Parts: sequence; structure tokens; C-alpha cells
Amino acid sequence: MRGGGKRFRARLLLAAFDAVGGTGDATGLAAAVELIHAYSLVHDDLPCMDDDDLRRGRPTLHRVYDTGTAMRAGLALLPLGIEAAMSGCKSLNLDDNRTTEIVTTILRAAGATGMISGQLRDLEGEGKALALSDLETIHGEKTGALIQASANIGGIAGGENDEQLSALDFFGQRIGLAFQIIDDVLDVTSTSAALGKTAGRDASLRKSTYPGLLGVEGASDRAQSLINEALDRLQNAGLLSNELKGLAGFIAARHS
Ligand code: GRG
Repeated sequence: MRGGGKRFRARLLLAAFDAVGGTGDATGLAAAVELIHAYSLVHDDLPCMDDDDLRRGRPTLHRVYDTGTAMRAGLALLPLGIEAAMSGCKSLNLDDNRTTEIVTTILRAAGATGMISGQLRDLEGEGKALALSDLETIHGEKTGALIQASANIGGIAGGENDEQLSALDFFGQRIGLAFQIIDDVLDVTSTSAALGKTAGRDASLRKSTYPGLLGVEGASDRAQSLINEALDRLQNAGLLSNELKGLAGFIAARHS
């Protein structure tokens, strides 16, 4: 599993697709969100960003090759992700409106209103004492946006009930934030060997984090309450499948 990562976003998209009664093969769409995620990891590790040596248990791409190669590889993954999204929509015979909605959802999550904005705020926040509300914005954009998009895309591709789509949007937003909070917790409590990436990196980069502001227990509690809210909303919408429940539970239980 380590080599390809946990594939959380792909699994979430497929579980959302199934929960709304989607039929057909949505794996092309699942690959699309993982390709965008993979690009973000390659670029996140670059010297001009988090400057990290280890990812998924291996030396980062720019350490194995060089910064230019890692920049180009990351950039190449981005259009490949969009191409996978387009062909994923085609495999499902989705109409133009849904295809546009899905591609727009990915682009917004990856772009200046999502991941890029979150990453910029994150970099600018290094060495500063941020408020919890700032941290929530950073985490929501940097990490949460693509997770939220994955839940939404599964719903858009598989169903058409507005109430269900809105429940999946809420679910994705809450668990996306919880995912990054637990990432902050693991950065403090786990080891590089278990994580496959450098533990303690947030402290060395002097980042504000949830455990820094709330303590490890407070941060874990905050993540759990977000997960509970997410699950309640799914239950009310009749979407609480074992897969979605399992993925939400996995966030709090994960060790890497
Ligand atoms: C141009 C400023 C600018 C930014 C480019 C690099 C970037 C966009 C954004 C960084 C986004 C990022 C890497 C956020 C961290 C998200 C996160 C928690 C990653 C780890 O996800 P996992 O645990 O990883 O799902 P695996 O390896 O399992 O896939």
C-alpha cells in the first residue's frame, strides 16, 4: 500500500458513488482525484515548499532526481488528472452538464480557491502564531477541498438527488478538515517509519497546528466531533453506507 499511498480520496469517491446508487465503472474518476493528489504531494515536498526528504516511505522525487524533474513530473500529473476525469465521465456516459460540473469541481478544488490558496496561506503562516479560524481555513483549502471534491464528484457522477448531494458535500467538508487535523496529530505522535514521511516536520517548519493550539487530545476530540457531525448528516440523508462509515472511522483510527 505504501507505494501508492492510502488512496483515501479514490475510495471516498467510489463509496459516495455507490451510496447514491451509481452504476457503472467510476474508477477513471477515482484515478483523476488521485493524480491531482499525487501532483500536490510531489510539489509540496519541493525545496521551495515544505522541503521534505521522505514520502510514502521513499526518498522524495526531487531527492531521487532533481528539483526541475520533480517540478515537471508534478506539472505533468495535473493535466493527466483532468484527462482521466474527462475519460472517466465518458466511460460513465455522463452528459455534458455533469461532465462540466465534475471537471469544474476538480479544478476549483485544485486551484486558487482550494489547494493552491491553502498552500500559500500555509507557507505564509510559517513562524507565525495563527488563530484556530486561520488554521481551519488553511486546512479546509489545502487538504479539505480535494477530499470534499471527491465526495461531491462521486455523488454527481452516481446520483441526482439534491439533498443527497448536499449531504455528501457537508460530509466531505467535515471529514476533509478532520483528515488534516489528524495529519497534524500524527506529525507529533508518530514516527517517520510509521508515517513514511518525516515526523515532526510541522515543528521544524514552525507551523501553527491543531495539536499546537488545542493539545493532542483537544485536536483529536475536534477531529472526532467533525467526523460525528459528518456521519449524522449522512444518516439523515439515508446515505450512511458501511463504506462511507468505514472511511470516516479510518480517519481517526489511522496510523499513517
Ligand atoms: C503553487 C503554492 C502552490 C501550491 C501548489 C503543492 C500544493 C499546490 C498543495 C499542497 C497540498 C498538500 C500536499 C496538502 C497536504 C495534504 C495531505 C494531508 C497529504 C497526505 O495525504 P495522504 O495521507 O497521503 O492521503 P497518501 O500518501 O496516503 O496518498
